[in-house]
Amino acid sequence: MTHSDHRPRIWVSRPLFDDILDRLREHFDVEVEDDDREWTRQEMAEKLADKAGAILGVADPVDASVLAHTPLLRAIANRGVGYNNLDLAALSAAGVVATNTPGVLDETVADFAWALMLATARRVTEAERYLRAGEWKGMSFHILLGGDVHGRTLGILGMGRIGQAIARRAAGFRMPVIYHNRSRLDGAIEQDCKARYVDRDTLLGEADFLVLTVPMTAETRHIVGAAELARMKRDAFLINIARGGVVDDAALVAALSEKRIAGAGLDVFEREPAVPPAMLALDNVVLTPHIASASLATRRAMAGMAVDNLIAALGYGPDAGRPPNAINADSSLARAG
Ligand code: 8YV
Repeated sequence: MTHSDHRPRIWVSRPLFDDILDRLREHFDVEVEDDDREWTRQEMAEKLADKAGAILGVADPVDASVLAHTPLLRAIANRGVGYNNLDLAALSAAGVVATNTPGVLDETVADFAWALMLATARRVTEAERYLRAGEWKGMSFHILLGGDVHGRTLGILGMGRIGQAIARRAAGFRMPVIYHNRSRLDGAIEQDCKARYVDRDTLLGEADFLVLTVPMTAETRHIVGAAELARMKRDAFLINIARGGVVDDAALVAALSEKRIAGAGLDVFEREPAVPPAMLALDNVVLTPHIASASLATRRAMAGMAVDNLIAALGYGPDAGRPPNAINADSSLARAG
């Protein structure tokens, strides 16, 4: 393939809807990877060495060690709301604008949090494994008894847009909602979500379903570990649709094995795509491969948003120079050219 000398070059680190990428191709030479795979920092540096911009997945790392090899790089569009793969300070220092995709995935991720709550409490995946294994020999009154969801207390740690969307769904299940967040929400939002602010210990001690929706930061790493799990009720369920690192997986395996909590629904893990073997052996946990935002419509919306952000960040399209979802506003030293 030949490249025009004039068109900036873009790297798309994983496959993305081709018709949406066509919008990038109007302005840039686009190199798209065919495989969904993990990239090392060294590989990232090599791929980005001659690129002006990139669309990255939320596990593709960019820090100063990568940026040291990317003289032409001016913009990174993460196609996800989380951006713990990016060192924003290093990006700003290098004059590289970074963007994310907030908002479009809130309702889809909230749906999935409820899918995990229901599946975990009512043992849906365990029941299906039992049936498919041919173990179902007939009606039994004591079969696969689970916990109820309706009427129980929903506790949310991290009450941003996604936490709020999860809370709003609780009314139909007649569930009281409590939450904890770095800062308390406005009264109007609390009313809309019918959610009551509590301190962290009260949240841990009173929630029947503890749902984690905090971003991954230095402060939230292992925000749920052995001490926090010990505060939870024995019949409570932990749901994580945030990031693996916010839960101490080893402590969770211990709590689940010893039945110190009733179960867990996990879409994210500390060392994805690896899942602790001890966790795979447990029945009281529902495990999914980081798919909370994976509805077709939402993934298309996320891809479109990332593409629009990149086009704008590189100075094209209706928002030229003003990418709608910049996350390092202090990158005004953007590299010339
Ligand atoms: C991923 C996510 O983007 O938005 C996030 O922060 O973790 C997800 O929505 C998605 O899994 C695609 O990699």
